[in-house]
Amino acid sequence: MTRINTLLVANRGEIACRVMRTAKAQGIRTIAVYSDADANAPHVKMADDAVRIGPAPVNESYLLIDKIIQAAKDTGADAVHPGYGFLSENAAFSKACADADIIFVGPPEKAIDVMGDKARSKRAMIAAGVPCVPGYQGDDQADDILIAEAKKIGVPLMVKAAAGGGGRGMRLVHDLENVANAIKLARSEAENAFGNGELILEKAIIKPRHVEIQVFADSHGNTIHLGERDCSVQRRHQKVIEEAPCPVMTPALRKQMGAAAVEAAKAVDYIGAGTVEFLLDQSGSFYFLEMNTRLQVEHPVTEEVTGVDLVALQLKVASGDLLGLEQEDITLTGHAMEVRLYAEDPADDFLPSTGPVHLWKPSDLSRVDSGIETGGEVSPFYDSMVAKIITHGATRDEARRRMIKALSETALFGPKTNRDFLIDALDKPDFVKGEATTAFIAENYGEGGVDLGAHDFAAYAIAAVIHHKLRQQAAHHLALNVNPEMLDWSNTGALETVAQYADGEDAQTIHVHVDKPSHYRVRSGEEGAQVELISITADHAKLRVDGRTVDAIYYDDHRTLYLALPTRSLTVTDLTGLSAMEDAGGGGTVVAPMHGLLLEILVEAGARVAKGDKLAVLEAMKMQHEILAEIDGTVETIAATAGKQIAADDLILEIVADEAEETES
Ligand code: MV4
Repeated sequence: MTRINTLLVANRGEIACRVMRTAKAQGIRTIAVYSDADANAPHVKMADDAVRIGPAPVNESYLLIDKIIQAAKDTGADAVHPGYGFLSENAAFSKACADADIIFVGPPEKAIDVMGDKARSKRAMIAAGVPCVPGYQGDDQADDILIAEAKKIGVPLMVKAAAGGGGRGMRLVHDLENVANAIKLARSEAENAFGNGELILEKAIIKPRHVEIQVFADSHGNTIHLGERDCSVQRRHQKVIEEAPCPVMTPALRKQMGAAAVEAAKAVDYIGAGTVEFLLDQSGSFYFLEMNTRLQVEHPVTEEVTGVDLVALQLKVASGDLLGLEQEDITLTGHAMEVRLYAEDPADDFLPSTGPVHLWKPSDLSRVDSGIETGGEVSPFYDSMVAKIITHGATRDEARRRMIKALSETALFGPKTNRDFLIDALDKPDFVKGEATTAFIAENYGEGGVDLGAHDFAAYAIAAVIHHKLRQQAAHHLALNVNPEMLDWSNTGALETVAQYADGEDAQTIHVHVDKPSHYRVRSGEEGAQVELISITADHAKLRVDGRTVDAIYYDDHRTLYLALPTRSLTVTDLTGLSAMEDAGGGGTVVAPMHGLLLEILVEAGARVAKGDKLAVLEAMKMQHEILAEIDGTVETIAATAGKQIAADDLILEIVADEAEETES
């Protein structure tokens, strides 16, 4: 056995942090690698040492085998953990590590190779007696052979690229008349995507569950499984919710599937952590799909129910140690759930959303594996999954309810996220009953973007009251030392502030009327709410809205207020007096009133401007906002660039005021 003293983690984000957490706990020195986009990323800060490997794009950084091997040599790393994605299932990387005398924390090259090809892996599985979907996985790829085999299998039929994975290069055929065409299209897609047009054919299983078995093997011939995970809730082959155990699992079925998974691993002389994916059909039959030769994103749910640290076990067997666990030692306790928090916009067809992270506030009701931090950034160069939230409970419903509660206390402000979508999905009847299949999201939400409906007026009322309070605090902070109790008091009678909120396409005018300190009447048109502000801290407020108590996490980005309410998030921008920037140094310093795209700058340095002249146009919240001069003067400097994103408060330009004219007294 070889001790691992220094571990290089060839990955980024949450998984790099996850791996380093265990390595550190074991007293192992950790090395991060990073691209230019990640120079200040959490995984870099967490590591004992870090090596820059290139520019932001993955094929110039995280996918460069030579750079990573060199980084390992330069830092004296004796082992490399690849995480998931990137080089984790790259046989050449496994080999390059071996050639450099560095331990690759993963399986041998051969296992990666065989399992990376659907035809080869299926033939190996059939030979090992592992149940597979009936189909054709032969070498002969002539059209007439494939068509004849398709007829034997019948419809519905799946045509899959042998080199594909995760749903890429897959076609479903309902009518045999379309088989020839489907084969042609699938082959050409596969050639383009993978440089390999080889296909396999399978009977299509309708509305299956995705059930995968975690396996582990050491280099001494011991192989065990650690139960299953159900990952049926997926959107376009992206997993969204995972859980362990599978809601419909029985001890007998687990024994059968576990044994099949162990046979699958043994058939390819597997070592380390692996996952054997199966489809489980409505009748309880299961079929091998593929084996993932890496630690998976969703490994935490297995850790929660087995109590085994899978990264620790990986490091153990990579060092040549015995597993030290027999099958009988693995017991499953309670139920675990994981949701993937993506920086994406469900309303806009789940388009990735990037940019600065104003606030990242995870809940302490849950385990959180994340790779972001307040003040950091979600980069467009990498996967949009930013955190995993994991709960455990005595029962499935306890884990599920705890997850909803944890999400209600979780906020990520800056990029859009799928938080509200997750909360909604966790409460859908099919999911609550444990009946979700791979068709769950399409059946419950359709194929495109997801509209969770308009916000209640209460949400805007909460935003308006928090906004009102923050401004008042700021104003008084600048003015005098006033007793906080008096902040809402006015000797001129009732106080009222008006906010004009843009939330996407619409704008509405909201009036906040102070009844007495901390008690407000909020109205907009026909709608109204009574709001009491019970307490407010730097990022959290407790309010009573029409008699109901609500917790709100917030971030105040100048005119834009980010709010996370228990089941819904909203971002509102106050457009009131957008051209009257009272808070900008005397009116000559023109700053962006909110984060957005600076479409145009309409003046040049040296230009004379008069109060009210149009200076620039900013696009934010899907609306265009004109930025007007507040004073007469001369444009001295232009500090921003048209066509670029600009943050709230960033300088756009400066105007030097005309000499103040003497006024006759
Ligand atoms: C299938 C199938 C039905 N029948 N194969 C999708 C991803 C890839 N790993 C295999 N996939 C499927 N293969 C047969 N013969 C249905 C799927 C499938 C799916 C599988 C797991 C999780 C989600 C899925 C969503 C759609 C289709």
